[in-house]
Parts: sequence; structure tokens; C-alpha cells
Amino acid sequence: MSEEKKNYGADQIQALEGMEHVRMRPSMYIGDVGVRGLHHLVYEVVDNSIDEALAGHCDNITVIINENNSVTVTDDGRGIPVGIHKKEGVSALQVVMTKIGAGGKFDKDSYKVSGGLHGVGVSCVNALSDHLKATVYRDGKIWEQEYERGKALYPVKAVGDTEKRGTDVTFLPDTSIFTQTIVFNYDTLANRLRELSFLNKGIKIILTDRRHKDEEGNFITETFQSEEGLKEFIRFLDDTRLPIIEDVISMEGEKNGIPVEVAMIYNDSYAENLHSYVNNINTHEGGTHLSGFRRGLTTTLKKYADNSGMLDKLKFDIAGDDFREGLTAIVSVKVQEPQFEGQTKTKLGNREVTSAVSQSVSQMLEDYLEEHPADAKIIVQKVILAAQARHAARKAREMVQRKTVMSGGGLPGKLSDCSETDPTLCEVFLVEGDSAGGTAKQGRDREFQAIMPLRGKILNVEKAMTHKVFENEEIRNIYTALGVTIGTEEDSKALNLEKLRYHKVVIMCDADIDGSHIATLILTFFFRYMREMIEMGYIYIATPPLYLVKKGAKKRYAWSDKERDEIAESFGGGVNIQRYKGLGEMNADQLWDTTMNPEFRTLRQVTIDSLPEADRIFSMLMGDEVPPRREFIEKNAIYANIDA
Ligand code: 0RA
Repeated sequence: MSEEKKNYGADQIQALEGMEHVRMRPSMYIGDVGVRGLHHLVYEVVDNSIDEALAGHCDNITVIINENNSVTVTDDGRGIPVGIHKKEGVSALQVVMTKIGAGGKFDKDSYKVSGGLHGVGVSCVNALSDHLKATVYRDGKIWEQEYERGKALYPVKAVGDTEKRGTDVTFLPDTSIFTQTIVFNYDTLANRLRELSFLNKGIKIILTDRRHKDEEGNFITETFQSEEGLKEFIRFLDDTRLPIIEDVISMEGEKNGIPVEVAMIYNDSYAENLHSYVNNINTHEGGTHLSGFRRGLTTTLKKYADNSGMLDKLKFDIAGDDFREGLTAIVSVKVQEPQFEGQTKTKLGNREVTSAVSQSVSQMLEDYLEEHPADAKIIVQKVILAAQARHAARKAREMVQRKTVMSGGGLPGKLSDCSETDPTLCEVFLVEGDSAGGTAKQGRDREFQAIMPLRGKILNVEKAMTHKVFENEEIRNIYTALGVTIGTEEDSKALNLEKLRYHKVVIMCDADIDGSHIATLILTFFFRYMREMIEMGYIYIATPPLYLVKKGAKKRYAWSDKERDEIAESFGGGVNIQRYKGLGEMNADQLWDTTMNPEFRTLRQVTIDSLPEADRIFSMLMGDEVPPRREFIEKNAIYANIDA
């Protein structure tokens, strides 16, 4: 504590410099200044309220997207202290709001473990807001302070009396920082708040969008509150999958001072779905907690299977992947001083966490298997089946590896490669159908653009066993063309991207329902088998136009009905409109001009907003239930962001 006190000796000038630094280098604090960074502002504010709730002082949090696109976060916690901060000489509220890194640290007893990916605090949000207003309900009074671009406009003042307790923060992002957009996406916020409600059971979070009304004239609003936490999270994730055991297996406890929560279920799919969190942050690169989970799962199941005698007739070992086929699991730990490693700083490094989780998982599973012998048998049978399939897959996998690893193996005959060899400059278009492939081949710039035509519908990997995927010729061709090799038998999804031949992989399909279905099939493949390619930002979707509007010598393309009508009007009516039903209807020049030429095209970069949500969407889109899929495809086309 005395160390911290020393830090607070830093004067107001330093505080100012801190805020200036945030504005000068925002990406250092919030990751980026695009859509992701924008939403990060909301998470940062909400995290403070979550902390207050975790400390046991707050039950309700509301998030409102206001008409002008500002956001209000309110909670019914103790209220940020407003008294004069001894070292700083101004209100504690002002310190929290204007000093980088101040956070709630002056409350040494606070159980502060949540916190955004960067855990930078609300002052950072303030620095990046055009305007921010903080209102505190505390000690019978309403206190208020406003800021512009992080600078207080007046000292904290009392503006009235109240019985309430709590904190409201309203902020409007600064458009000079967030130059791309300051429009918040309701679904993005809803997904994160839902996730937070599962991760912190009991807390009630209400999201309201005041920008639109529904048919009945009400603002769109949702309440997120989970009684059962991770158990419900698993059910939500596996909504469209068929469970093969009675119910979700779960545990909650503390090992070696580390709070650990785990929930898991087996379903009839072949997909492995592990999601891990540290202090409410999704650690999509995994880390020590996930290793602990794997270890606990493997050792306990193996021991049980060995003792059961069910493996006696088995001629080969069970290992690795086998235990995780059809498994959906969530591991959530709270770590006081997390060390984050990895490319995106989402990999937990703290060594001590492995055994804490591994022991917790072992205990949980031993108890469950003991008490549910029927389920135990089903799980072991599933593992044996997976092991058998893996053996069948070995040959297929070796074929993929041989073909790709050996340069002499050659590229697929269908690939029209480019002449450039520096992968960072190369693009490959995955094109639906041979005829569109031919057009693309004529239209491309062969210097840096390669064309890979794909036959109609590629395999739905969501429903195929792993060895079927590796046996599939179309998919093998994709691996070979990209120069991607696959990992060990233990972990078939470990990719080797060292020999990756293109840093842009562009999925180019017709702009209709069938085309978007095919694009989704291809995306599902990348999501399940080459996720790293998406995470590295290598996967894009092309956007061919829907219409050509002509009048005499004038012609323009349109990407929507609205745009078509606007162009028609600007041409003064009497236009000829051609609707492109598919890529095949365009000639090579048109395809180049509209869809392939880097100068004019729009590529949508595929990003993963939320891993669990993406997983749910793919299992829903590609799973057995048809109706929700139709609806989704028609409403959303594809999940991707605009990128010039
Ligand atoms: C530190 C100390 C105390 C409250 C908070 C932080 C606090 C911060 C935020 C941010 C958003 N909502 C919040 N609610 C509370 C209070 C300490 C005390 O009252 O003794």
C-alpha cells in the first residue's frame, strides 16, 4: 500500500500528460480505434460496475445506447467516492476520471479482478470521449462532474438530494479519434453483456437501444441475468446441438486461492469447443488454465476408462483429441495478477493456475462419473469412437502432409497461381464454380492474384468427422494451394503457417442466397480447421455488385437496391438496369473493375467478435436444424466487417 501511496504523489501535470498520451496513442490502450476499440469503451466502463458487483455492493447494471449514440452505464453500487483525495487535492471522482491507472486502487480491499483486455480504466474512456458526464449518488446527495476530451469542466458539485446509491457514466466517443465510426452495434454489446452475465451469475444487466423502436413503439431492450452461470452458458452455446449425456457437468470452487469455475457437456457433433476466461476476458489463445483443464480431463477419463475394462479389446492407444470430440466446455478463473502472453495477449502464463484447474476438473469428473455410470459409459464409448476415427484419419492426414510439405508434390491443377512469390503481396481468390473461376482468371492481375475455383458446395465440416474432412479432395486442395500444413495427431488443428503462400484469401461467391450459403460453408471450414488464418486477418469476402445501371454511355454499378435507385435518379431516370444473378454473368473486365481491382473493390475482412458467439452461429448455420439457419442467412448474409 505504501508503494501505491508513493505513486499517488505524482502531480496533476503528470495526470494531464497521461491523458494526452492516451489521445496520442489510443491503440496502446484500447487495441485499435476501429469498431472493436469503440465497443471496448463500453466494456471498460461496465467492468468497473462488474467489479463493484463482484465486491458484493451492486446488483443491477444498465447500459443504454442513447439517441445521439452516446452510451450510459449505470449501477447501484456504493458510488465512486467524491471526497477530496488526500494526495491529489481534488475529488476522488475526478482522480478516477482523469488519472490514467488510478482506477479503484485506493480501495485496497476491493476484490478487483474483472477488467477489460487492457484493464486501462474509465479515465481512458474519458480521454477518448468528446464529452463525458459522471453522476454519483452517495451520502444522500447527487454529485456531478463533466469533462471534454478528458478535461474536467468544473469541480465536482452537488446538484440535489437523493436516497439512491450508485454511479452513472454517460460518454460520447470522440469522432476525431474514432474516425471510422462511432455507431455502436447492438448485437455486439448484447453478446458481450450476455457473456458477462453468464460469467458472473446473479448480476442483472439490462441493455436498451434508444435509437430505434420496435413495432409496438418500444425501445429494444434485453435483460441478461443468469442463475446458474456457466451451466447456462453451456446450454446457450449448445442450443442447436444434441447432448449425449443427461446434463451439464459443472463445478465451482477455489483451489490454492484461485477461484475456478468449469462447465462441460458432450454432444453428438465432432467439434471441440473449449472456451476459457481469465477475469472475464476471453483467452482465445488459451494458456495454463486450459492446459490444466485438458490435463484433468485426460487423466481422469483415461483412468476411468482403463478401470472400466472397456479399453481391453482396443488395439491402439487413446490420446489427445479423442477426449475432446463433441465436447463443449468453459473454464473461467480469476487471477489476481494475470500474466498475458501470446500474439494477441490472450494467453494466460501464470504457472500456478495449471494444477489448480487440473485438480478441480479431476475432482469434478471423478465425482460425476462415479454418480452417473450410464453417462460415464456413453462418454467412454464416444472417446473410443473418436480414437478409431483418428486412426482411420491418419492415412488421410499423412496424404495432406506429404502433398503439402514436399514442394515436388506440386500445386493443385485447378489453381492458377500468380507470379509474385512474396506471400505478403499475394492474394488468392476462392471462387465458386468453374465458370466464374474462368472469368476471374481472365480478369485478374496475374502478377499478384491467384485463382482457385471450387466445386459447387464444399463439404460441410460441421457435420463431418475429422478424417472425412482430411480425405476430401476439395479441402486437401485448399491446404495445398495455401501452403498450410497441419499439426500432430494429438492436436490436428495446430497449423503450420510458415509456408503460407498468400496473406489475402478472398472468398468470392455469387451475391445471392446460394452464394452466401457457399461462402458460409467455406468460412465454417476456416473457423473449424484454420481459425488462426481468421485471427491473423488473412480471410476476406469479396463483394460483387448486384446491379449495373446504364443510360447511353453512362454506367455505374450498385451494391444495394437503395444505391441502384439513387444512381437511376442521378442519371435522370429512363435507365437500363441489369441485375447480376451471379458472378458468371459478368465479363472479365466487369469482375475486375467491381470486385477484384484493389483500387475500387470492397473487401470485407472476416473477424471474430466473440468466439463463443461465432461457435454458436456456425453450429446453428451448419447443423441439423434448418429453420433458424434460413432466417439467419437471409437476415445477416455473412458476419464480416467492411475493410477498404
Ligand atoms: C472504489 C471505492 C468505492 C467505490 C468504487 C471504487 C466504485 C467505482 C465504480 C465505478 C463504477 N461504479 C463504481 N462503483 C463504485 C467506495 C468505497 C467505499 O464506499 O467505502
